[in-house]
Amino acid sequence: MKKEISIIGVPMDLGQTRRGVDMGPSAIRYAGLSERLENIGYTVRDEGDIKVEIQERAQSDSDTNLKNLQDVAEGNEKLSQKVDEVIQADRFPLVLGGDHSIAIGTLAGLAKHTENLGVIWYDAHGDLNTAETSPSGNIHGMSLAVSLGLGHPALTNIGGYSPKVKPENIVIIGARSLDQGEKELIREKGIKVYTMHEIDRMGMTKVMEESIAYLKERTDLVHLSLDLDGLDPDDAPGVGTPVMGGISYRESHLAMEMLAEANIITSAEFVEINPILDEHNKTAEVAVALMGSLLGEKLLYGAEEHFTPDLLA
Ligand code: 6HN
Ligand code: MN
Ligand code: MN
Ligand code: MN
Repeated sequence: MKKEISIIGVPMDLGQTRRGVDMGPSAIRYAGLSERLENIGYTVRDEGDIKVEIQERAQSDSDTNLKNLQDVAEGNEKLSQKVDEVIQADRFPLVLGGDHSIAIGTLAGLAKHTENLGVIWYDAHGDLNTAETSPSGNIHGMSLAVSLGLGHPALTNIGGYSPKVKPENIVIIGARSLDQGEKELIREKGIKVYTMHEIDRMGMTKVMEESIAYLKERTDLVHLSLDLDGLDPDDAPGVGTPVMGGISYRESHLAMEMLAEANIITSAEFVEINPILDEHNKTAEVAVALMGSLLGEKLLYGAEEHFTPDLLA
């Protein structure tokens, strides 16, 4: 793991219609992110926030059903440049959302650096809609499809190239709300998906073992795109599109710890935290705790000393 982390805030709420998700980056910072990462031993550099248009000023194009298309595209173009810059400087990009449309920009910045970018999409949803299949016109439900090269050119061409990711380099974990068109796309492209059914049946340990082995075999960089609605709404209530029956807090920690042990994650984003819908900043605190585990924080000893009982003496 790189020892220097760049935090990039993206106050984006234009990929959906509920207010408040633009405050996600502040809520996460307020939950103690920098200090937590410094305590693990990282040098943390907060890059501040990407400039994104506010919802009051955003304009919808009349020739498309995609909401706020132009402003979503502009924000993501800026984000892709920042992520690209951070990777070039050999730092670890940690992107704070904002709604999940920002994955378009993050992946555009990352995929410039490899032919085989792996993506773990930890989410209740597939975010695999196109303009044709979307029930809402909300771009946050399209970001993975866009990254596969499917969707409006104003989005697929961000960063100046397309596609960003290959279907066989994606693993979706936690899915339990997929639209008909998304299911068809998953089948057509052969995308690997662990729905809640597989998580219940196999257990998170096996799900993560398989996911890690799968990605190790075929990808070089691996990005974690974690939508807090992947977790159960009991554990992460501050999200705009909650779906009951989700991944638990403990299962999520286990998943993050296994990723840390495998040492495969080279960038991450945590999205969809909405402080207006939250309970006393709980969801932001959950996000920060999961970031800690992902980046190597241990409950007891450090990584090397983990099973060294004589330290107890
Ligand atoms: N998210 N599938 C629904 C839609 O409108 O396309 C919900 C998308 C939710 C997106 O949570 O990032
Ligand atoms: Mn999502
Ligand atoms: Mn979601
Ligand atoms: Mn519960």
